[in-house]
Amino acid sequence: MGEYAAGEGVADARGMRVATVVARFNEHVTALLAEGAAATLGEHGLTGDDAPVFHVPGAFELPIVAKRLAESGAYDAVVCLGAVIRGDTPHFDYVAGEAAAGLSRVALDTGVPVVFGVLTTDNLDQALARAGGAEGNKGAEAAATALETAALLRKLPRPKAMPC
Ligand code: INI
Repeated sequence: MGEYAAGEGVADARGMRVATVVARFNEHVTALLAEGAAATLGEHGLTGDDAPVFHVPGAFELPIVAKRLAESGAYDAVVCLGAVIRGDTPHFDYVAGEAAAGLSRVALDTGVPVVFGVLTTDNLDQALARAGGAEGNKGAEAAATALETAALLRKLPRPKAMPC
């Protein structure tokens, strides 16, 4: 069995709009993730108003903004990017845990794919390796995942209307 490559199932992203939300904390890392995401979306024809970028202070703030974007109905998917790097206190666990739980909840509550492109690493080197270094660019992978998931959801049956 071949290795899974995020986005390999994307057939057609025409007409899609995908928002990206980027945390400014550890900006030297998250800017690289955002570049990767924009490059992937651009390769699929999504630029400008079809691929707007929004910034939040830190990864903890990603879910609240992702929620508003997902609820707006204006986007087929929301890509969320951040870098949570372990320090000497348990703060890491709270920020990373709440970001993951919050983004997952937004996706399930709204039915809009919300992609977890948040690095959670022990140190800066590990983060940089995953932001365009030796381990690839997780922002690019997150964007590909968003496109693939949105394309699949387009093909699946719509939820049955709830009886009144
Ligand atoms: N936010 C991050 O995105 N990454 C981190 O590594 C980080 N650390 O380590 O503290 C971080 N903290 C800020 C947090 O996301 C919130 O912005 C802040 O707590 C205010 O709600």
